[in-house]
Amino acid sequence: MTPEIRYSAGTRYEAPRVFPEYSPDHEFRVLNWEDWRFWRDNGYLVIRDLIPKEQCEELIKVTCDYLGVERDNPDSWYNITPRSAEDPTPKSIAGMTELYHHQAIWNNRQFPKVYDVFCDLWGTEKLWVTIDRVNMNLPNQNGWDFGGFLHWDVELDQLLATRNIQGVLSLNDNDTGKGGLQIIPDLFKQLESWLEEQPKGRSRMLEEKVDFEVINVPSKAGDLLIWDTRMAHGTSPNRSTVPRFAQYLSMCPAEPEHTELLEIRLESFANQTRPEKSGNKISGMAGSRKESDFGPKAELTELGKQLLGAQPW
Ligand SMILES: O=C(O)CCC(=O)C(=O)O
Repeated sequence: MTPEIRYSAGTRYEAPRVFPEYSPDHEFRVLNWEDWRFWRDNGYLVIRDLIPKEQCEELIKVTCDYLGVERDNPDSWYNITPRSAEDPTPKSIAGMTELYHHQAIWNNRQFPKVYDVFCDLWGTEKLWVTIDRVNMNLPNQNGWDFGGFLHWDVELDQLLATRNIQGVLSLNDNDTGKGGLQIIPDLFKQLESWLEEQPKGRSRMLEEKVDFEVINVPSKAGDLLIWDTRMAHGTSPNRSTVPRFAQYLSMCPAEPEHTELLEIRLESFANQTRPEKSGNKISGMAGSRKESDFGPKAELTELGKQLLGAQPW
């Protein structure tokens, strides 16, 4: 029996792909040789100052409007119940916020410098952007208690063969302890031997303590943090008094020949919904807050249309 294809953020993380090989004299668009080497050796990279601060501020405002909260009023933040099977709301305890298609989100996806970074990373110009959500990770106070999590997005038996890039754009400054991305680079470096010691079929959630340092990567508004999908990663608890705001954002080689996936992407954009197979009850826009009631469809540039798949490369 052929295993069911999993889609994540409107792409296939497990698609067979290769990372390019470069030499020190390679002409990059945005990155440089040191960045490239750091990325290859450590499995993550912070690309500084990629998106203008105004675009970040705009998306923070939109996220707060969507959730019906005031950015600077903590009393308004905790009225949203975290999502659960019994009580679906637009937001989870980890801050995952089901907003995918607002113009402010697409403005970051179709920002040319972001595209240039991913051209460097993949060594091809024919890319698709992930259709992913935003995050407002609340400070642990007023009874809100998020402990953070670590996981992989692909099953462990596929991990070593996977070549994929995940990314998060920081919308506000995020120092250690403020609920940003956490990763385990030393485990990434020793993944093969660590996996050999794991029981068959173990979960891709990393709930136990490991003998490797967990790093909370500090970033500023406008920085893009990327990590290799083979990296254990997750959202850290927010022990500050300020919410962490972020947009999940990455790109991968386009696969228009995968017609089911292309359809999912185009429908998701047309209907302003989360990218999903029809009838998939597990995912889908949570709660009653529909994006189509929240704002008009985004306007895409020529690049944006290609990154969605609406226009061929
Ligand atoms: O919030 C973060 O930065 C991490 C998100 C995460 O774990 C994921 O995108 O799979």
